[in-house]
Amino acid sequence: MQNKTLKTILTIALTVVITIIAFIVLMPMFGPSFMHTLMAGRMHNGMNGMHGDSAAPSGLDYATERTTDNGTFKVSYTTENAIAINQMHTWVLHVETADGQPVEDATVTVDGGMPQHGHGLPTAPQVTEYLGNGDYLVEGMKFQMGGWWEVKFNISAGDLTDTITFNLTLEG
Ligand SMILES: [Cu+2]
Repeated sequence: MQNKTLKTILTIALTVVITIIAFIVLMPMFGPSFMHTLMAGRMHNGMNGMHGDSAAPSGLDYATERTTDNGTFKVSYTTENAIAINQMHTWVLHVETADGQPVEDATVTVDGGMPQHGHGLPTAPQVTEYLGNGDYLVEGMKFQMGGWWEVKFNISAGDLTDTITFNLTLEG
């Protein structure tokens, strides 16, 4: 009778030990892929609760040359061919009047963000130099993740003020 109880206890103890060993041995093999998926989702969502892998809305205008919201200026920008995530870089913004004359010495402010994530730009980019011929140097541009970004410029020259929003999607 006592012997049987002892055997039962030993069997249970052995099973527990084997299970624990199996877990320790197998976890490094299956763990990382499982945990990574779990944690990646948590971390992304944790930023503001709105992050997700939602695709950008269809029908967005990705043109780099466009007319401002009220038709006051024609604006275009140039940047590096492939913008690297988390890399500080510069843009050159070109501003013309509606009839194609370069706009000199405008006051340009920069704003932007990811509408689907509810966050703005990680930096505060600024126009630091007027390059002539309607060209403005924008310094401090940075995007910290891939996806759909909006970059907004407010342009004031003399009595004229207008805004424009460029869309871009970054791989990342
Ligand atoms: Cu984001």
